[in-house]
Amino acid sequence: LCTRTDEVSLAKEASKKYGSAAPTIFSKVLDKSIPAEIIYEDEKCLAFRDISPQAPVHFLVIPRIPIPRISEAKDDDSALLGHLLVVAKNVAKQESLSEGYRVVINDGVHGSQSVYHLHIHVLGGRQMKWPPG
Ligand code: IU
Repeated sequence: LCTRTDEVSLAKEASKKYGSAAPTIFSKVLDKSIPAEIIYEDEKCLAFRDISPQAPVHFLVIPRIPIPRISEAKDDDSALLGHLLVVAKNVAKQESLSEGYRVVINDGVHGSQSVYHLHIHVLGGRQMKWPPG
């Protein structure tokens, strides 16, 4: 679906739009140079299981274009951001999370973001608590 060349041109497009950011491990998930358990993909995004799951079901939805973090998304990204949420709920259904689930985006230092490629966490399969830590 997506080649190394596509990833390079997306990175160029992203650095123009969002300022230059170092490539992250998620670029390697996207170009499949490292293995990941991919559970959904389309032309705009990919969903894969988190390598360190914090719930019985824990997957991430990431855009192919490497937006570093939600706070750096542009107002004209609303269609893409909406698409990521639609994919998150469709994959949650595919994963049989009929009792509900948690959707999380961590941003920056206070948000405990560790990978600077925008990602939506979807966690489910157990009772979540509120407030989160
Ligand atoms: P955060 O929102 O940036 O803190 O989350 C990053 C997530 O990426 C975290 O849950 C990691 O377990 C996950 N992850 C991964 O799935 N595969 C990887 O190779 C790496 C991190 I590095």
